[in-house]
Amino acid sequence: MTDRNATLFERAKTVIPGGVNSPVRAFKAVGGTPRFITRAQGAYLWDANDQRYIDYIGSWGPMILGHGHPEVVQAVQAAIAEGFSFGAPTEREIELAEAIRRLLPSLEMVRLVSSGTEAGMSAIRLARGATGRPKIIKFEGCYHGHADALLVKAGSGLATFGHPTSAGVPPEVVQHTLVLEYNNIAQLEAAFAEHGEQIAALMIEPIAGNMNFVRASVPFMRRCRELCTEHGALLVFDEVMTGFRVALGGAQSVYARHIPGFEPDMTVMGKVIGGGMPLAAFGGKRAVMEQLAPLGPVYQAGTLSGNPVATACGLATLRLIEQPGFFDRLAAQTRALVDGLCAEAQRAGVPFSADSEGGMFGFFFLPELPQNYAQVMTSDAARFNRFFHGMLERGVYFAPALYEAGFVSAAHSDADIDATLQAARAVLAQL
Ligand code: KE4
Repeated sequence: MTDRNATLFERAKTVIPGGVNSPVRAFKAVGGTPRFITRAQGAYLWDANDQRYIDYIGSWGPMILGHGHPEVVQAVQAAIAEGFSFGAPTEREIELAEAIRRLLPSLEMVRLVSSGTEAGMSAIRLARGATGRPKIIKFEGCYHGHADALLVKAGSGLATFGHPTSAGVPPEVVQHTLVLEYNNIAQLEAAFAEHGEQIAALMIEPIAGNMNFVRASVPFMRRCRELCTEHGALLVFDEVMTGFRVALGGAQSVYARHIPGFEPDMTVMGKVIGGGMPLAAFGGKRAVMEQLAPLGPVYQAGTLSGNPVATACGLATLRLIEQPGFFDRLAAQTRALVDGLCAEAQRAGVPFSADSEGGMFGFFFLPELPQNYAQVMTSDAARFNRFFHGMLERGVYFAPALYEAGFVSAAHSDADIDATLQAARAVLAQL
């Protein structure tokens, strides 16, 4: 039987670079042939060979309700019937901004855009414009989209300026970006001591989903907040992945449980708030947000920003995840998966650790949960790749890279979790 995924991949590569429109989809890290998806429903994807998979990617986070939730489909169909895009304000954009503000009380104002990259890039420009300062701090292993200033790896020495991680980014573009080690309080304090008055913003993934799943420790997060306040820098939470995914109030509500009154100064959002449609956002206090055009001097714009079909999808999604008990059930299902995987790995004698918060999880072929990027990268990549393909062959689709997080949806049933753990038992026994 012909493998239609392989046929499609060969054809795609003749016209699309690498055959994909986003690199991680090409399976480069794990090898093999990417699955070309034809349709999705609930917790499942079907590929071009009509093979069904239990989906733990969920479009990298957005599909928290599962694919094709009837109420979301209905809302999108109703919106489409009224028009695709107007390039003019609509009431629904106000409704979505008000819903976001209600769920994230740290925000007073919100600007809607079309991708997490656009939101992160705009937040950085706004932070620099609002403070009049050039420097930003980010952390190794955190990804904030592909804006030039954020494609940077750690400099040679402590708190030295970054070097580009991508061709096409001139060194001068990243000269103001400091890259520090995640969870390293000493480095953080040294950077602020040396550059504090020059720092516009510290941007962080509060639970780092781009190095799989690494939590910022409470002491570390407390120092981020204190040092930003002390030096007049803005604490920017990149919640594109964690927002409305780890808790209804995002990761900031998780840290507020441990640090009384904790709030970031700005939040970057995406994924879940679009429900699978191109929609992202950034928000913060009024004094900062009103620096944005057309009111203030910081320019930012977008043809499809606040698109009426995308906002309908996002609003329907938020309304459904706000329902009582939604996150309790989702967190319990995700924890059942994670605990089950750990139990199966222990049974097989395979070094393994895993963690979850709400509907987001990560696992490592390491005996202990890593605390930073360097530790994540000591994972046994070959073993991960064998596990990934073993599970894929058994109809379970995890992220095709060891540095990516995983996602459970409200549509994942107990039977789906059990089937996943049965498959894991078979695969881990072979590792
Ligand atoms: P987008 O521009 O891809 O919508 O968002 C960029 C972004 C910003 N911030 C965080 C914390 C993110 O996780 C992302 C995007 N995440 C990746 C998954 N690691 C999207 C998948 C992909 O690149 O195809």
